Amino acid sequence: MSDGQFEKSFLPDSNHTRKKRLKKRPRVAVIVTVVLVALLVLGAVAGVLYWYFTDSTNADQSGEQSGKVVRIYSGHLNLPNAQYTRQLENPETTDFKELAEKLEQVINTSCKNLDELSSYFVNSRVFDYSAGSGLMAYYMAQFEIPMEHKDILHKFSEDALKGALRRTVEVRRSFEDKKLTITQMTSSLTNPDLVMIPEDRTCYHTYHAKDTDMTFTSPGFNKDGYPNNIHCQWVLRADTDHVIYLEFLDFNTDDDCGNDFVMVHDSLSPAEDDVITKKCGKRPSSKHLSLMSSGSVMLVTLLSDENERFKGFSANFSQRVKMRECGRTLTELSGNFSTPYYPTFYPPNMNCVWTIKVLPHLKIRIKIEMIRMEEPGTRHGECTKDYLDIDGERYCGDHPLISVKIERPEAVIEFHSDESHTDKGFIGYYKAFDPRNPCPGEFLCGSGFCISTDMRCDGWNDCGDMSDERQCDCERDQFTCDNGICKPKLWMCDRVNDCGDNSDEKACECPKDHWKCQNGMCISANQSCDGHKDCEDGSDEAVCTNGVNICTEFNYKCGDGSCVNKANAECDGTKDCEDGTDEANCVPQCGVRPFKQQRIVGGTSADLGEWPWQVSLHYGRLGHACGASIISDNWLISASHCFMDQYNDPSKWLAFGGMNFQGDPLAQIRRMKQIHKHQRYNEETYDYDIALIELEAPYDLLPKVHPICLPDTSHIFPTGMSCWVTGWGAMYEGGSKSMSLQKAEVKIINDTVCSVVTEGQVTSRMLCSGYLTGAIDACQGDSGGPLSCREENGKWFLAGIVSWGEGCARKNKPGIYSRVTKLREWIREVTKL
Ligand code: 4AZ
Repeated sequence: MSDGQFEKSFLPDSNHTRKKRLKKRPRVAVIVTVVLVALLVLGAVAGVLYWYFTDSTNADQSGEQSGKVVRIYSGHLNLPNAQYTRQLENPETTDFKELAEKLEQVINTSCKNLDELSSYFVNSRVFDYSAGSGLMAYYMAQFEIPMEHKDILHKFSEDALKGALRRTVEVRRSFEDKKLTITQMTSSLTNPDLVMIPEDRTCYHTYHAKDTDMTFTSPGFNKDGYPNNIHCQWVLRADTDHVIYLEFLDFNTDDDCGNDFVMVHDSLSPAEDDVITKKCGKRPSSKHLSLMSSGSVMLVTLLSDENERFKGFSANFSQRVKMRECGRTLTELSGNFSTPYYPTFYPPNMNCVWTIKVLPHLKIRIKIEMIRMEEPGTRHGECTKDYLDIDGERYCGDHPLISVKIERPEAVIEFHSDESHTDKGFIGYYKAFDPRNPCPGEFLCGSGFCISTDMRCDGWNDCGDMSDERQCDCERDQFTCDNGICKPKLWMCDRVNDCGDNSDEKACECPKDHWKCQNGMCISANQSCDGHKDCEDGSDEAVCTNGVNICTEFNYKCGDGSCVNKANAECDGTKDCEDGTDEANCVPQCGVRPFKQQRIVGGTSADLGEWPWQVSLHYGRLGHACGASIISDNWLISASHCFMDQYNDPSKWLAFGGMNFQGDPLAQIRRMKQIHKHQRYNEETYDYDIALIELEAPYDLLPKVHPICLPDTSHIFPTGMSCWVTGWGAMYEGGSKSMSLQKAEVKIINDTVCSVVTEGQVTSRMLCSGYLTGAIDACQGDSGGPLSCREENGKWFLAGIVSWGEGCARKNKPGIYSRVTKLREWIREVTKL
């Protein structure tokens, strides 16, 4: 987690943040009640009034005068000599308040001893208790840093606060009353939106789990869904030495996790260090989310924003006897081991050790089919949090199949989970084998694993080390790579190294003294640029420097009717036509990235300003629905299929330019004046899937909002060329939309191959791009967005518009794009560009 994740800046002009912040303030009536009650409890008055006074005043100030950053830390204190009583569950009781006040004094003293940070301290609150080796008290401490002191932020750390608390506790220990001995304390950065002090408890429930299931639901679950702008908490407690099992039966919340999500903590404080998981979106009923706590408490939080309403969730919970230890010695010839409670999410704070010990003449194979241990904020390959250790080799994050051969009759497997973020974990299998006959009746992989003989030579890497795909007799529709692997013939000459040794791409070169046409055909070298069209597609005359005036479909035709014998002559910054029309017909400065000088499936997050022509089209309350590209200050290009039926109404759409993150307040938002769908768009075949959108008001063309160049009809995007697809679409087939703009590099695929893999479904208005091996592709929600290709002169051209595909990132199913060169004339007719 980055240090600044929960900084909340209250800037003068941000209505949104201000609204959200004010939402958390108690209403006047609540303040009055609090003050009245507080008056009865001497000593608490000053603290409570100070809390509200400072906070509400600052909320106003932040709105109108000065910005500030709020930092909240929360955690728990352990009081081994104190007793937990049911009285402490009710903040109105004297027991609750008296103890809270004493503990708040300790925390306040600590925070005031934080040297240069102390002046930013506002107040602390103890807001709940639970049983647990004596008593656990849950607290939060708030700091506010004016924007002009922002430089001090890096000095705030969890360790600084923990250190100060420890020092205060040590000083106090000599004279305090024994009941208040504090032994353990935690402190972790906390999202201010998650903190709920007793006075905020309008949607708050506390339950004690039993051995049998109990149920709770989010508000409005069986009616019109949970309301907007709510913050609800469910506190779940169990008997000592028990843990809590929670299972969401129904789960339907916003896809956008920004301000609308369910969070589960392994504590009663909503600290980042104690998060078990954060979830949003919908879950199919076949895929219940189930979780375990590590101790006897669990906190479930639901936050919603001002957008659409969702059904919410229903959940069952019960208590289970705490697992004292996990792991054991395994001596059978085969067996399995798994994370505790698999496939329920494993609990935090676990350590399991399995020792496999078999007869001395045997060796061991271990296979883990899938590991799910993703922890936000950990760097790839750095297993510092949750991990699985197999004989000294550590695994963490998400992994597909892992197979390991142990050359000894003994292996040690260790699983560790830290205090936060849990996941499904894994189930592993082991088998002892005799090295003299390791795979009776099966195929022995190089990795030492056995697989069914059917899996050999099927084109898939079943062994994990490709050994099942070597030395194969290839089938008729396959060819043999130099390294002995068989690959589908279709994958030859697609400029992707499928064999691993590039042999599938080598045989595609034309013999010496020959010239290769765009469609792969070879002609004699002296036939190119001889004034005759020898390649079927005329590409032999497209790139000629001898000045012969040949006009093929690959030559730019100037205004005066002459042709330029140079590839992609238009808008390249060089005047090639005598009349200058090759440069004059371009949108000025198109295709450059002024800002950047130097769940797309399988993509990565884009940098700010990297794709300045990318637009997010929002429909009504649905939010992002399609992508589009800026081609001039008042024209966008997108896909026709985005605007069918009720989506045809321009007044329901908004076009967000200059945006990287959904919700970026700096985006330029425009209404649509008119949507021009191609008159020949075919809903069945997706032919002519292009639409032009005229904006009600032009964009201010700034470095982050900038048009892409339209390619001329003669423009060539050769097979194998690397282009980029960008969008906020699903991260995997059936997945949810991405919050941040994703980019993925894809390759232009040969038209013949494209036609074969789509079983003839592509027309000349379509092009294929991606990988026949799958894994990287556009997906739902990317539609209408650009396929951007960079020419050698540094300019970006719109080669395609995301249109369709069979699923996403599937093998042999590349993405299909509308081919802009074939639709260029229509674009000119409609836009005059
Ligand atoms: C879609 O539904 C979609 N794999 C877009 C692109 C692709 C598939 C689906 C290509 O918007």
